[in-house]
Amino acid sequence: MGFFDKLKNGLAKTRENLADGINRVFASMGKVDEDMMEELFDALISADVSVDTTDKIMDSLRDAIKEKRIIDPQVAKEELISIISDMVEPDTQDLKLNTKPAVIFVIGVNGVGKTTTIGKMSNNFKKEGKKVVVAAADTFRAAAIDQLQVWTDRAGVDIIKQQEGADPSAVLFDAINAAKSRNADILIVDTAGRLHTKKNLMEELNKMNRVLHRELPNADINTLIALDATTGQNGINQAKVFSEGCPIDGIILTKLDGSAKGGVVISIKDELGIPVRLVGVGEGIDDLLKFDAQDFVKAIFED
Ligand SMILES: Nc1nc2c(ncn2[C@@H]2O[C@H](COP(=O)(O)OP(=O)(O)OP(=O)(O)O)[C@@H](O)[C@H]2O)c(=O)[nH]1
Ligand SMILES: [Mg+2]
Repeated sequence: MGFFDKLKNGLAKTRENLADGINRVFASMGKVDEDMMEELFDALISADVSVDTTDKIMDSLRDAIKEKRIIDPQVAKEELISIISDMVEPDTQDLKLNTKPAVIFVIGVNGVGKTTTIGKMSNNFKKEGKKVVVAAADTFRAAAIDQLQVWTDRAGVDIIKQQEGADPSAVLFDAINAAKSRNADILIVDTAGRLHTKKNLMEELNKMNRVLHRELPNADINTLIALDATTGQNGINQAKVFSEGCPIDGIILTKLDGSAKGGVVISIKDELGIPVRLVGVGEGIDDLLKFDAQDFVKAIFED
C-alpha cells in the first residue's frame, strides 16, 4: 500500500467523523449564512478540534466569506479546507538529524505507544542505511525492557539496557557512549510513562535531558512526545505537563487508525505551537508515517 493510501486508511474514522460532518453541512445548506456557520462549528467541535481553535477557524472563514463575497457553500468549503491546511502546516518538515549521533528522546504517558513507535522508527532508519542505537531508559518495569528488546531485534538495531530499577540516566549515559564508540547515526531513547509520582517522572526526564546536553553538547537532540490520538484533547494537556520536564520539539500522534478524533491535529499546532512530526496508523512495524500537513488534510477531505 502506498504512503497516501495508508494515511487515508488510518484516517478512516476521522474522515467519517470530521469530513462527513463538514460535507453534510455544506451539502445540506443552500446558502452561506449564520445557520451554516453554527452547524460547522458543531461539526468541528464534535471531531475534537478545540473550542479556541474552532473559534479561530470560524473567524478566518467569516473574514474570507466577506472579503471574497462567497455565496456558494462549495466555495466556502474549499476556503475552510485551505484555512485548516494553513493551520496544520509545520514550520519545518523534518527532524534535525545532522550530527553523529543525533538523538531522538521519546517521552509521553504510559500506554501511548512510545516503545512501539521506537521499534517502527528504528526499522525505518535501518532501512535508510543508518546505524541506530536504542537506549532502554524505561527501567520502571522489566517487561518494558523486554518489549523494547523484541522491537530492536525485529528492526535489527542495537539496544543498550540494564536491569529493572536501574537509574535511567545511567542507562542513557551508557547508551551515549555506545553510540559514540559504535559511530551510530541515531540514538533513540525510550523512557518511562509512569513513575511513582508525576513529580518523579518530570525530575527524571529533566535529569536525562541534562545528561544528553552535557554529554552531547553539539548534537541535534529531538525531544518528541507521543500522544494517543484516541484521547483527543487530553493529549494536549499531557503535552503541556511534559513540557515542564523538558522542552518538546515535536509530536508523535499514535493510534490514528483507531481514532475518530484525528481532528485534534488541527488544534495541536494551534494550541501548543509544536508540530506533529510522525503519525502511527497501526501496530505493525511499517505503520509509522512522516506527517505531511497537506497530505493529511487531503486524506481527510478528499472524496
Ligand atoms: N492501533 C494502534 N495501536 C498502537 C499504535 N501505536 C502503539 N499501539 C499500541 O498501543 C499499545 C501501547 O504501546 P506501547 O508502545 O507499549 O506504549 P508505551 O508508551 O511504550 O507505554 P509504557 O511503556 O507503558 O509507557 C500497544 O498495544 C501498541 O501495539 C498505533 O499507531 N496504532
Ligand atoms: Mg514503553
